[in-house]
Amino acid sequence: MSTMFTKRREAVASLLGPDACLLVASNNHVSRNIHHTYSFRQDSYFWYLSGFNESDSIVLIKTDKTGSLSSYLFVPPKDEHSELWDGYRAGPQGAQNDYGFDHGFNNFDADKTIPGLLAGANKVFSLIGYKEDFSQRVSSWVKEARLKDRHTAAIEHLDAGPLLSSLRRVKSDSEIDIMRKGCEISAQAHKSAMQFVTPDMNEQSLEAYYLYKFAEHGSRFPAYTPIVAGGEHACILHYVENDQILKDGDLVLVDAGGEYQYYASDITRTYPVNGKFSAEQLAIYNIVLQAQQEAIAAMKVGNHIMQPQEISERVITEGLIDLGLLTGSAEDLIAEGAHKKFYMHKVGHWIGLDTHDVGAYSDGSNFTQYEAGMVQTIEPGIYISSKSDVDDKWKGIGVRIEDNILVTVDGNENLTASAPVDPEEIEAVMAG
Ligand SMILES: [Mn+2]
Repeated sequence: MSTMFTKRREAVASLLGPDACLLVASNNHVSRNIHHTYSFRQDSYFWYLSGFNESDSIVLIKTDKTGSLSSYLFVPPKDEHSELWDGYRAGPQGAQNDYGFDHGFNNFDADKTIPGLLAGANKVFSLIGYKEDFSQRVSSWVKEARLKDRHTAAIEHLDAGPLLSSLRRVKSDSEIDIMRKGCEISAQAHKSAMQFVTPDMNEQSLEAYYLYKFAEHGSRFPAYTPIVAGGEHACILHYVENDQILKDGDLVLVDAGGEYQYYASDITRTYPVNGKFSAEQLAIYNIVLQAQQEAIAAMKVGNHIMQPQEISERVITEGLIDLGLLTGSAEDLIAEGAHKKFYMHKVGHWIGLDTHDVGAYSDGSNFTQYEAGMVQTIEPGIYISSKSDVDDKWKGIGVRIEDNILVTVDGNENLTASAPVDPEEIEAVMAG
């Protein structure tokens, strides 16, 4: 495992160039209530560079004149008492032996050690504007380093964000292996949940079932707070109360994905609580499904990220015209964005260590072209709230279908395909 991270630090070092430093901080524990913290989750950038799962730590990568790299990890000190209560700490020696760092330090030595390491560098990179407290520490270290080294050129302080996020946007084979496994766990959970749900169940019971199925197969935590939205609740895009009764005759929209070995999955399925779609539900569902399938087909090398977006808008607009929910020519309606009344979000986002993963969607003038190794969600939807100005029979229907798609050299791979989307298949699974 540590070779994956060692290689990554080498890749980063070559982008930094000679005489440069990069500093990235870990996450810290966050209080939930007295004496109790939220479950610790490492910062994604920090994890990407270190594979180290402790709080209060700093990774420093330094290149010399020839561009060759030295790596430093500042970690919580070994402490018998703390380790008895809170668990094992690697300590500075473990940072070197087990995580492949050239140098391990106690974190309380950071303030006195880091300015000396920065002195002499031409460039210092950190994630500017990302973590306020750490940004201030970096600024003060850079200031101190400048004073130490007043005869050399001023140290430039630069944002590491573009550099690290462009690396993270393209997944390596080992990352793809992890994501494929994590996506499969979550897809299977959706499939099982279709068999588990019954009318009159509380949304939170269905949520708990997903969490159990994720954990059972190695995804102890969800990648984000699940949305389990019966009927009209599906029209509230970020509904997370999940505390209402699922009604016979309603659809349930579940947007839930587990986190597996730090990588997110993000799946939405919409299925009938009683196992059978009504005619109106099916009509809306099929438009969303067609939009999703056509958008997925456009996720390939040579295309850019707006192509699935435009396809999903066109299919949804045409479908809504056919049902009489929009009137006018498709061309005009698309131009004026009429679909936004029912489909008000984007078609998808990068996914990886973060559910909404880092990585630019354009270079400032052109939309990002797909490359093999990019992973994006494709998740069109149609939401018709009871406040909509439409025939009553459509009201309260909200549908989204979301998969995680890997761009490959010759097309794409749907990593979450095991969760059924075909309505007949969904009904068969639910009857089964
Ligand atoms: Mn998503």
